Amino acid sequence: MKLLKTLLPAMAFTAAAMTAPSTLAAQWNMPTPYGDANLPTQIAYGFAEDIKESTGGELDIKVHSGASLIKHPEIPRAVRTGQVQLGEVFIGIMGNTHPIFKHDNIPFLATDYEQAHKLWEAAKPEIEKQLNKEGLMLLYTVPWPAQSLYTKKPVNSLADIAGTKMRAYSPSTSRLADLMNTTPTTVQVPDIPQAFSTGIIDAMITSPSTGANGQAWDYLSDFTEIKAWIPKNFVVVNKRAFKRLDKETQKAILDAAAKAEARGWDEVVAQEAKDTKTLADNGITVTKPSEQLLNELQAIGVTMTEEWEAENPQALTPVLNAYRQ
Ligand code: PCA
Repeated sequence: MKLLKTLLPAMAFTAAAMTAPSTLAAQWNMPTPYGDANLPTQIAYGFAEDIKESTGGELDIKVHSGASLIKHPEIPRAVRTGQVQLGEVFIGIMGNTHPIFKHDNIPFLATDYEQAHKLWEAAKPEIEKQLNKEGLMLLYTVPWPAQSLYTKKPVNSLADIAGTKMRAYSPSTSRLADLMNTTPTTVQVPDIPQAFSTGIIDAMITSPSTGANGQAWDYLSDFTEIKAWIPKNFVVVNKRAFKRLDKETQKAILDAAAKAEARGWDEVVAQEAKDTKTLADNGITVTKPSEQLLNELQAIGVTMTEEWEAENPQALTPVLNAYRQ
């Protein structure tokens, strides 16, 4: 017992020293939520590769894709607590942390890449402020292709899907499902095929990429291009871990981040076209929305923008004003 008492503090000390990030030849862990077929994951690999190269191997970032190391909803906390040094997150899932994160999932606020980029520039200062409070620093963002409607039958108006079960992937998309008179059900990407085939969900709104990667043609028939919003992932780093690095390594990270961000906005356009074609090639009916459906959804977008702004006008009204300027 006496031996244990003297040994334990020493062991605890050694364990702490072992996990403290070193400034030399460090290996960092980077969990990401989505699988390797996704553009954000490909960009994460390129980002890690660039840093390894420009630091001559001094900083080796290991990308753990597909939520293999940390479950998606746990990634922000894992980076905040220093369990991992950096990680990728779908911005919208942080909607309950602070309403600024909901800028990412508001229907019909920004529907093309130019608008989405402008909205991002408008939201970024408040995003960085909130991340800073959590001990996090923003490195880069990657947009998803525009989000459209997947169903098991043609949809010409909201009445056609009223009462069905709609997949949700964030607080905002749950609210959207309510306003569409559907029932929101949270389902993670890998579980989508089974959720459709077992009747847990009847419909979803996501990118052509997520439909194509999940072989949506096996369990649904229609893709209506409502292009309602363009959400993003971001990559955040633990601020203390970053500050411990020497200036040169910090610069290597920031340079690689700027390159990753530019690549995302550039490549998403072709990715959207390619994945939409894959859906059509595999027999899914790809259509433009009817005027009625679009009008109904746009009205919901107005409601959601108003509700969102009312959550915290002090923080959000300046963001909306900057975006609409
Ligand atoms: N795919 C992810 C996030 C947005 C997207 O296009 C998903 O469906 O969860």
